Amino acid sequence: MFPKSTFFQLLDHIRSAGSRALSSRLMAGARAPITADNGRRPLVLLALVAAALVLTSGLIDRPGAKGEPPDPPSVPSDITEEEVPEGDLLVKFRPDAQPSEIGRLHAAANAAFISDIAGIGVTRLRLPPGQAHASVELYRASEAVEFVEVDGAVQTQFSPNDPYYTGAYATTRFGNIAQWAPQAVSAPAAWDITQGDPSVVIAVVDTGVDTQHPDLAAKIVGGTSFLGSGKDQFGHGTHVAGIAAAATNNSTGVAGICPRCSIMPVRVLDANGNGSMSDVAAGIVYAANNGARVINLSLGGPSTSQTLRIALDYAVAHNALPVAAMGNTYMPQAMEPAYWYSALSVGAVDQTGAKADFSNYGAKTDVVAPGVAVLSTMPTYPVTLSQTYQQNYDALSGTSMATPVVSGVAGLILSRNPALTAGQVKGIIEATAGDGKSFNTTTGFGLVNASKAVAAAAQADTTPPAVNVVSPTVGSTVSKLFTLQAAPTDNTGAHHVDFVIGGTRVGLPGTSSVGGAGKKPASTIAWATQWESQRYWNGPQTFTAFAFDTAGNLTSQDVPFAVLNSYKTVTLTAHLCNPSTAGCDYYFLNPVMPDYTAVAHLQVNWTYTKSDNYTGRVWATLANGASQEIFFTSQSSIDWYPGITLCGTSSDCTPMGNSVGAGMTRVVKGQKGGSAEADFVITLTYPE
Ligand SMILES: [Ca+2]
Ligand SMILES: [Ca+2]
Repeated sequence: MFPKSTFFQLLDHIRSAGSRALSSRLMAGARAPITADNGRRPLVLLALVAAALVLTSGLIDRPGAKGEPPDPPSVPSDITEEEVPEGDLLVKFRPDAQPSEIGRLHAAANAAFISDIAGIGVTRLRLPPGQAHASVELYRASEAVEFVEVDGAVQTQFSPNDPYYTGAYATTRFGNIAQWAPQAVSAPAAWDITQGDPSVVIAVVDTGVDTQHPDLAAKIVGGTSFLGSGKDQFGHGTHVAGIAAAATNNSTGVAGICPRCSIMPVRVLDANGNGSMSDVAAGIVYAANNGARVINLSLGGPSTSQTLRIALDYAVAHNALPVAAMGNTYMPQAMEPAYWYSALSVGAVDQTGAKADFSNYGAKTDVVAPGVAVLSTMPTYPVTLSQTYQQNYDALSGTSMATPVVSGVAGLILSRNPALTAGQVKGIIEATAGDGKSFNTTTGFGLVNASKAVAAAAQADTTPPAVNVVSPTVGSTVSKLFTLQAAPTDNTGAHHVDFVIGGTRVGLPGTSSVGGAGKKPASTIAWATQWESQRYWNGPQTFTAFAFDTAGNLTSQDVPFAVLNSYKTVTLTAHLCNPSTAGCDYYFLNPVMPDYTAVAHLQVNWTYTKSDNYTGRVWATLANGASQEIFFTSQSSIDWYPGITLCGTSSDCTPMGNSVGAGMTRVVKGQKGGSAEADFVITLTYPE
């Protein structure tokens, strides 16, 4: 936990490092969320991500626009500030918060109460249009507030345009596509030991489930909807449910991974597969409170959500294992909620065992499972997916499909031994996946193995390992690249050590092997990983090491320490004109390339030296190779803090590196004419 007093010391330190005071505080603004109820908006975000590639490569050969300028390559011409969507505000108040202070904040922000998320103490508020980001700091400044964030968006994680479905699969009648996922994860051998137990409930937090489907109807228990009707109007949740636990050996349709497990449908995504982080969090809490032992999360969103993090923690504390999709963006990163350590994070592989091209990957990956051309149940009535897929049964691809394979394996494990904790189920799945000992950034611990997992569920060994953290030591101060290390011991053998800071795995898991594996720089010591402290601002941190043995038993150890790096500030200036003239362009972009990954604070300030009927807005951008943040404003400065990261040449970003820039847009939609000139100052501060 980051003490509030330290946080503000830190803010002040950064503020003094910059060239100007924070006159505008669009703190969370760079993380533009996409709302749940507009199917067009995800396309906007995708356009920005794709544009980042164009922008960064454009650094070398920037077009010399003259006269009436084209829009810069990174900025779609028809996006204005008003179209950067916002979500609701999610606030968690401290337990000792005074009602009068809470009331004062709500009144000052003109916030309307929407709901409380039961169990985790998070309140959802609706702000006047355009005010959510501006209100973040109002709440953050209060001692009554533990955290505040803008609600983010999530989507299902299947790949409807996957090439496997443009040919034979898309036109095949149901029954013509053989299942391959159960065989690939050795489920038939597991079924010789157990086919699951109806008392083991797998919650499908998704678009709903067709509860009348002949392969699902007998499996449904409980359930709820956070979006009105619980009926699956998209088709995704029904497909996911069938993969995990379709009725099996009933001479009908498909087999599920856990044939006799029960399914709890929890609807949080709409008829287009979109929803909000807050509804997902509420769905997780509901499932944990109502007896689910496994919570399938075949969904993801790009924004970091503390609300989702504590909902996952809540589930684990209530002995329910969240299983989450890594995402389908081809990237070395995890979407939410797979980003958080409390979720078992699942990537996808194809029929050859290779990582599916679309599957996200990287150090957050725990395991992989079949996610290409996975045949399962579809709603028996028309839904959105019926436009491109068949009713009743069809095959889909995505990490959405890989995730319920793992949920089904978790169901088999718990059916064999319901006394296992959520952490032990996770440990068993990881210890029995792949080759049983190694980790890499492409497939994590490897392909899950239901047969080995069910065998391990009997637990011949119940003695947990000792963690024995070596570094950092309690109370120590660390800087730059630092080695996290443990020396686990166990009666039968340690399997791996996870290094967790800020709720997510950092570095790679420590294993017994010396030399490391995968694309990351090799670790030369056992049970250790390299940690980039420059990814974090100075201040206290808690390092938690989780040691797992080969039977899935686990122990954790907390080590409080502090980060202390010195900071570097880069200042860039330009005089810009719109429309551009000879010698005066309308935007500038600059490469910034530390040779390490670093958290960064970007400020853009400008002063108009001429303004003649000018109706444009200023935009600023930061691209770090893997993604682009962009923001528009009509105010006099833009400030990103906290939360942006510069890529290093040796880290998990593309070789394209980072760039920062700013420019002046031509028009606010629907208005034209006018001109302006301004002096721009960009300051970028980051640990060195
Ligand atoms: Ca069946
Ligand atoms: Ca042991």
